[in-house]
Amino acid sequence: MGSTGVGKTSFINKVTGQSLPVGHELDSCTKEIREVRLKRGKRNVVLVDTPGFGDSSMSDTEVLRLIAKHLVTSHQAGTKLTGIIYMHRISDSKVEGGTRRNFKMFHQLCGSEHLRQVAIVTTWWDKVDTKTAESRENQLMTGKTLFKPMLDYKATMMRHDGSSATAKDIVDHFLRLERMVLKIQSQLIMDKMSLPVTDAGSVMNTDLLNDTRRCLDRLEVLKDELKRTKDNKTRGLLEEERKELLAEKRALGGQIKSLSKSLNERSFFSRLLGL
Ligand SMILES: Nc1nc2c(ncn2[C@@H]2O[C@H](COP(=O)(O)OP(=O)(O)O)[C@@H](O)[C@H]2O)c(=O)[nH]1
Ligand SMILES: [Mg+2]
Repeated sequence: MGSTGVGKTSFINKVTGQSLPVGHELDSCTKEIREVRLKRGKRNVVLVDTPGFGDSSMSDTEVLRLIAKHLVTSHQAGTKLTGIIYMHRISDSKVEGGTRRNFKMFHQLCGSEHLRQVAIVTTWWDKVDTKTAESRENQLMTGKTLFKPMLDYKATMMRHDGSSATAKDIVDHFLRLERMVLKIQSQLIMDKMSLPVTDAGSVMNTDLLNDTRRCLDRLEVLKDELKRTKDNKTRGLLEEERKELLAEKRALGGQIKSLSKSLNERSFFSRLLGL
């Protein structure tokens, strides 16, 4: 898992020697969960590629729903996870708010019980000089808010330099570990919770509700300003902002609804195609 463009699909290609299509810039190529099977020694390994958060063509809510749905169906089919890789680009000089939110959500999705089985893998080491990258890695590991809470629960930090050797080493690290059930799986399956009230879903839901509140507050202020303003140019600008906010409010409403939809509900396209 990880943001779009960090190199999740490229990593799988390095391990398997296949060439699944990779993305360009902010456009991901991975729009669905994909399983890739391979053998490491005598062990059968399934790598699961996921669409990234922060994608230009899919909301983070949709990505979370897809991942949650996959975790439920694979668990029901008897497949247990041995590990999770969270990828992060070491070449990013700043960690944006969205990435922080998504990492927090990722932590809640795993729970704190099995974090030994989580590896935070940094990528894109070739795009930044080693000294800067190492100092950034150190900040990421020790800064209170980002990776440290997971590392404190024994998650591992690893580097992937883009070679197939490090990619394979990272996969082999997981072969020594036990299978596990993630927090989101036990909440969705055993506790029969709906996605927005799971720990991971509520991180997303709270964020969406806060954004909606901000939107509504600003719309109220604009309504007052529009009543008071006579100047046509200023009115035009206010109207423009109001239109943008209304569109944002609609989009947020759509995301809140989609988060609450049952995970078993078929998508519009599958209904249309009668699948
Ligand atoms: N320079 C550099 N480019 C990378 C690296 N990993 C991936 N890329 C490129 O980043 C783009 C997105 O990679 P992709 O594997 O699709 O990312 P995903 O969205 O996480 O699956 C592609 O053009 C890759 O070739 C890396 O370590 N270094
Ligand atoms: Mg991908």
